[in-house]
Amino acid sequence: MDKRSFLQWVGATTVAGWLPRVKAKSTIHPSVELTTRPGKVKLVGPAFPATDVWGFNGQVPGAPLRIRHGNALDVIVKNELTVPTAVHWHGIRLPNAMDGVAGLTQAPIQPGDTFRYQFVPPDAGTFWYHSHVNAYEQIGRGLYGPLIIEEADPPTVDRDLIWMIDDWRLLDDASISNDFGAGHDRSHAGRIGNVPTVNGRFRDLIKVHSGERLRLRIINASNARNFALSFSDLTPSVIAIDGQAIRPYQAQEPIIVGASGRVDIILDMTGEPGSTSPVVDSFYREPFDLTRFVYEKIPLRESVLSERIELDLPNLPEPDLSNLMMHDITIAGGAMGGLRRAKFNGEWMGLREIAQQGYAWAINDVVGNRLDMPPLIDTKQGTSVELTISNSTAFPHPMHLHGHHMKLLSIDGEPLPEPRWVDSPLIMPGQSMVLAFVADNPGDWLFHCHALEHHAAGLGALVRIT
Ligand SMILES: [Cu+2]
Repeated sequence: MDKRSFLQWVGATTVAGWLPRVKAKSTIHPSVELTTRPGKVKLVGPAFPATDVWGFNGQVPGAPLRIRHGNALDVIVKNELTVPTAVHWHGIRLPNAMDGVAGLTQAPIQPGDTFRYQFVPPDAGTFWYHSHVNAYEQIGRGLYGPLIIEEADPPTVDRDLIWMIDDWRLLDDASISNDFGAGHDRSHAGRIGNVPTVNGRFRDLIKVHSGERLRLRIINASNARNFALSFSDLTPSVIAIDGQAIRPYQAQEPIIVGASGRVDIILDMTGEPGSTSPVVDSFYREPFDLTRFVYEKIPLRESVLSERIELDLPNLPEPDLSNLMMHDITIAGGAMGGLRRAKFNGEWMGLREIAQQGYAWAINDVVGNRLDMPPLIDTKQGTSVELTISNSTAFPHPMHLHGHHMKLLSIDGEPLPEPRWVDSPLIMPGQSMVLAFVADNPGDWLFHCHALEHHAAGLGALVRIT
């Protein structure tokens, strides 16, 4: 069943009204318990059975974790699944031992066991947490949730909403298709599904008021689907990317949210009372409505707010551009990629043999098939590192560096007028990006594609900082 047929089939059924209302006031808990366990979620509305998922506390998304900037996060994860797990705090610059990559930064949390994560997130912004064991299956079954570090001085909005967007591959009975890690997904675009959801709901309606100002924290939890979102006649102001504030700009083009990426926007709801307006994704060939705003009959106010929307700009260590350790990084492989051979476990091998082992991709001619492989980058703490990443494949890759944010300096040789911090830049086919960061966080860190099937098929490497 392709995406279109499912959308048409379910098109008439929508679920009104459900919206996670997140209080602007933070609640600080001494510690939070998150239990990974099976659950049932009504992903596709009342006409279909609930979907069996794996979720934090059985929910999808997991409960939003919100703390004030400067406070510690203290989470006890209890594993009630029948398989090992671990939790990664995506985009947080945290101590290596808290990074949640089983087999690299910690032992997996075995069924019945617990693990306590404690750290003080250094940056305010929009982040998320997710499983980092067999991620393509565990995230694909729903093991993720939002992590919000509140700014001391946030913009004034009427509602601060989290949109965790996801993409499910469901069968006709709304159950999850079990073909995780399928060969075609590994070597092509990753697991692209047929049911896109916002906060675990397919084609939900979002009730709004004319004149209302929303902050939307968009978090892409999909295995591999990237989004390009437009908001009909509304013009969003983008205020943060990958959790880090930028100088706000009005988006005239669709807003790209690559897999694992985050974008914070401010939306002034200027539609007529009683009207509806779709949020459309157009990243792939066939655009579709991700969700729809429905305006209540009564406006909230006659004209939109005029208060400032700027966030304080991030305070991250600035790379020393006059003294950079430079690395050229070439991503190769996949279907239609032209890769002939690469190093697999230290030996040169033909692509056919590599494919027989289930792998498809290489970084600088090395298939990243294990966590104990020699690092791609090995550097001393405090070094300013520049990465020139070239995507010589036929597919986009959201490349995630753990434990750091990188300053995106240029794309295809064009310097950005305002370089911005990213942790998961989406690099399009044929594109190259120059990024720089201070390797200030000691440890072995993953650098990998967040199209999760690509990572499982070798698109990953290690960055060692000593
Ligand atoms: Cu990829």
